[in-house]
Amino acid sequence: MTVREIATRPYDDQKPGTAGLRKSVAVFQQPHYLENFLQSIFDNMPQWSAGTVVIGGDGRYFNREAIQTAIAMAAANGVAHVIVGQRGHLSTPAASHLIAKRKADGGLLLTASHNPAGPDGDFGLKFSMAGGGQAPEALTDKVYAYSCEIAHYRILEAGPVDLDQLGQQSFGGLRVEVVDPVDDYAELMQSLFDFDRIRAWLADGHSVCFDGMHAITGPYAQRILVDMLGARADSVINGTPLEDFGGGHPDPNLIYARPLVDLMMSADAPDLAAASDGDGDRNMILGRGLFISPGDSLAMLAAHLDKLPGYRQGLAGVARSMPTCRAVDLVAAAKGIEAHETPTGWKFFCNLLDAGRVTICGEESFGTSSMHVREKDGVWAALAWLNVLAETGQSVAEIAKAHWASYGRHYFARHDYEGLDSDVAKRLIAAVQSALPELVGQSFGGWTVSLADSFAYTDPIDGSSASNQGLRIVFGNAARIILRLSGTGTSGATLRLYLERYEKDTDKLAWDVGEALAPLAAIAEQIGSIRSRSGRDAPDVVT
Ligand code: VG1
Ligand code: CO
Repeated sequence: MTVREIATRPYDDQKPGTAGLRKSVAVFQQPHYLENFLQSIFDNMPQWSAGTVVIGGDGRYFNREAIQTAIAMAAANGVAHVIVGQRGHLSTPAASHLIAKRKADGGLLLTASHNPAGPDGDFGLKFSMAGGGQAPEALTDKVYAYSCEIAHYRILEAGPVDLDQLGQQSFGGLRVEVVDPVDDYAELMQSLFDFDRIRAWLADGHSVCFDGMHAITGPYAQRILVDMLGARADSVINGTPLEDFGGGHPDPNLIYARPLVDLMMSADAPDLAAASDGDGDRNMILGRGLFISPGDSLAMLAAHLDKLPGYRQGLAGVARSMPTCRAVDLVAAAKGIEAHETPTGWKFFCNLLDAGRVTICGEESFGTSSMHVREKDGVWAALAWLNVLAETGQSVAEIAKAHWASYGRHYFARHDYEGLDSDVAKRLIAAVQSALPELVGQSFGGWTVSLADSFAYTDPIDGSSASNQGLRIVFGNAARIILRLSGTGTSGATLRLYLERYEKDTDKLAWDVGEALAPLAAIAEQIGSIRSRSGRDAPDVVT
């Protein structure tokens, strides 16, 4: 087996976004494209030399080939030990856990998350640090700069690794260890939650439905819910991971998980339903007849978490991304603990988690997780809800109503305008940004602007800062309008408009979300002229 040094030419578009590098499969299949990016990572991660790297992906089209390439390049770049999920599968939270548990020096996660898969779909790659958190921006910027200059990459010329065979193989000087993707993760979940109580609750006639959306979480849900907790065999739907995710869009929200939503609005609804995304880090939670918005789910879990075994010592603090509704802040205030507001993207939570400052964190984009890993975690959120239901004996609706009665309710929605021309989107943001200074003090429909700025963040642990993280127009505690551009798309630009309205009077807690937010949407239009500037009559997706 020989290590070959291959001459290559740089691509100029390998800049990672909110969570890794995402491109269409066709882009990744260009000659040396994947190799260039991988070599740029290896050369900026000297700690991987002679170290251990965890590798796995969400099973989408091109996953197996990409993993073979990653292993062959790890061997050529002096990595001593690679831990890889069987069949190349690892959910993002399971990979994060393995990195921490096995004290690996980092990881390569082959995924484009919730983006559609297949030959015409997307592919992606995120890389993680020791501890299991995604690479910080300063490092991804270095990797990008390197990729713009790259001239060679190194690869071991050898036959493929057998990804199906569990156990150790040697590959040149590299030790390759193929592990069951679910084992360690299932053990971790068992250490956090009261499996006996959940099992008894299910045996008592309660039911759950988990939608794997034909992506990575099916085997995790099958093992934990059905095999370990005794849920009915039909509790996991779309549970077989497919290379094209069954042709669907594995994004667990009201639009793309519509069949699950319809089930929960029907007479056959189980007590709890949950869905996850392509790589298993997102979650959607539904009760019978009721959708729990991600911001509410974060707040409600924060309120109840200390009843669950892994969290009985209480919460150190909470964190949410800036556009996420402020419901969890009220729980933190009631508990007298810290509440942090970070930019969009899970990597911004990692320092807070490492420092023990926060126990639970979440994003409005269907992301929730805790200090148990350094990624968001879809299956964890479903199990946390199950445990809360089993522990309190209440239904999802009872938990939600009691929560709103004591804290008030944050109505929230996100409007996405997809596939905009990048220049059009940038001009729109620039125009709104330049109007911000005059907004403060102005009133719109009874709400007065208390703050209007471009969100900037300084990390309280390492002092690093991030600016231009979204425009926010804040109406005291009553409402917020936020605008930002997506950093995960693979074509054109996506404008995200986030609307939040807070009500605490008892007769205002059961409104229709769309109706509650309609006046704010009108104000956003008045301030931002989104329709005329984007040339669109309405958003493409409302979640
Ligand atoms: C989106 C979400 C963000 C999330 C990111 C990665 O980013 O808004 O909250 O962390 O996706 O999620 P953006 O820049 O497109 O708004 V995942 O599940 O795709 O890794
Ligand atoms: Co994801």
